[in-house]
Amino acid sequence: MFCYQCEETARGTGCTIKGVCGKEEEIAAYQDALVYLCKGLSVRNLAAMEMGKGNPDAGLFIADALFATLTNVNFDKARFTEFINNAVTMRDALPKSGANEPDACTWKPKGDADILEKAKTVGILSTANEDVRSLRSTLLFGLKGISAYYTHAAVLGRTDAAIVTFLQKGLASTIRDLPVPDMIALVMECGSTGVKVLALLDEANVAAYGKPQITSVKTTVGKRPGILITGHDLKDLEMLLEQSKDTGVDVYTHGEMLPAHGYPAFSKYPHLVGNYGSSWWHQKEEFEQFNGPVLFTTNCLVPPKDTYKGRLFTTGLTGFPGVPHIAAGPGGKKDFSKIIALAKTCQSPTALPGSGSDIVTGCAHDAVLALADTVVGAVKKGDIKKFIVMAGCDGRQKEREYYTAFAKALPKDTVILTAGCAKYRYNSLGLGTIGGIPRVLDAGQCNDCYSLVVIAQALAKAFGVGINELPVSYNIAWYEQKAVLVLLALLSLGVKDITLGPKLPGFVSPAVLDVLVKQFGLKPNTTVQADMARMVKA
Ligand code: FSO
Ligand code: SF4
Repeated sequence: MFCYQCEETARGTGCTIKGVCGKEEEIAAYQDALVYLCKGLSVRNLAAMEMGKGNPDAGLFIADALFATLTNVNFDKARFTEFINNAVTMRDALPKSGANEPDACTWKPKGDADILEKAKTVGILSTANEDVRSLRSTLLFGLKGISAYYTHAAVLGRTDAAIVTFLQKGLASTIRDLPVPDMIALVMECGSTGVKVLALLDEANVAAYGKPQITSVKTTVGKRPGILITGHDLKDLEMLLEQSKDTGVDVYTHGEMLPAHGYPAFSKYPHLVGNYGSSWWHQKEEFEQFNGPVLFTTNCLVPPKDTYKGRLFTTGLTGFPGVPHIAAGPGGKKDFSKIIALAKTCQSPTALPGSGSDIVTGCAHDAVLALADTVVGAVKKGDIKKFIVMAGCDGRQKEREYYTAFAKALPKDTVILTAGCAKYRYNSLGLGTIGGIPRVLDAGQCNDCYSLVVIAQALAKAFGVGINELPVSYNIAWYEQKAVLVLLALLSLGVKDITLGPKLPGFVSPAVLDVLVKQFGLKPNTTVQADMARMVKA
């Protein structure tokens, strides 16, 4: 196997025996085969679309398939087998794209051994040239990010044919020999399509659940049994809350589900009692202590310990062998009655050490822009000297302590703008407020980085300057492919001088890094002191 799609990749270069994330070689092979088939399906469908004979369902199918291959989403061979079979069926129902079709358009897997053998020749290392491999990988991982966000929007009934057409165009391009400038242009188009998909999801969330409001979330535990819901899918939360009301069971959010408390449609449920635990990589300890069932709606799923595996459920694109999966029925409805029944037999959650203080969330664009006059006034008076965008992901490596130390060392006249699970490194530090404005403004999940862009654009307008002239610095933490897309989206908007850490991506070759440094001023993070001097005090 060879996988280098996430920040925790082995030695910073690639997982070759087993994933640091727990992905086994066999699953890596199934994922590589599925991505390959999606490339062939894209080639055929794009050609068919030109003749008016395309399959309009192929785009969402590919988005779902790619989402399943993201880091920490799905470890279940049975689910990948189903995806592979469906990809072949969908591809073969389309007319041929021409006389000399690429192998991805014609290969038919003949079972397990064939898939494992094929994966050796169609994965990342099948591109020999290091820079071409780097550009194709950057594009592929950005496309995986698009897929994840598109799937979330589609669950809420929002789709956009142009986004999934680009998804297929991008995938198809990775099996063509293209000049380097064309590949760079596709990477940038991936970023601008990323902005579109983030906006689509933002609209979908607000239309379905209302505008997030700045909200304090409890982290204490109650006496009733609880269900813990983690991941990013708000529709799953909606169905769970509706089905569990008046059952004597409480619902707690975990990880990236925390911002749900800011939406009026969720805060109205009295049995949505608080947030339990922190970011994804603490789950082994936290799920054990929770005592009740845990529902995984999306990444980041860590291979579970036996002590709580019997209380784990997956839904959506997540999966793990031996863990019950709750699939959607007609109209997308899901039946969570098994989870609720199990919860009733469980003890209430154990309070986690250090928990108990409220966490503020819901600082999305509408809520922050409602305070625009106060914010602009505080900047003009010099009460706020700098905004630091510290959005992105958390991860388990010790080096991420940098982000807590950086937040603690920030001068008191700075405000952190955040989104994604990176916030757990500093959202309980009690950094206080400036004139009533929280010093940690949590816009929400990683997809809500879009909110930060809207806020930055509104500030630029208010001050009559360009986005790079604002008193805003970017100190972004990445982990998986949604964060790759968010980075490309920021670059496509012309944001310069982003600091990226805790490590630069293993898939960025020296020559591609050179482009990122020269054109965009991208930098790796270094030490708190040096980065503070550069980002805040400069
Ligand atoms: Fe985190 Fe995981 Fe939201 Fe990611 S839970 S790391 S960018 O999947 O999705 O921020
Ligand atoms: Fe390794 Fe990350 Fe790939 Fe998992 S997702 S196999 S940790 S590079």
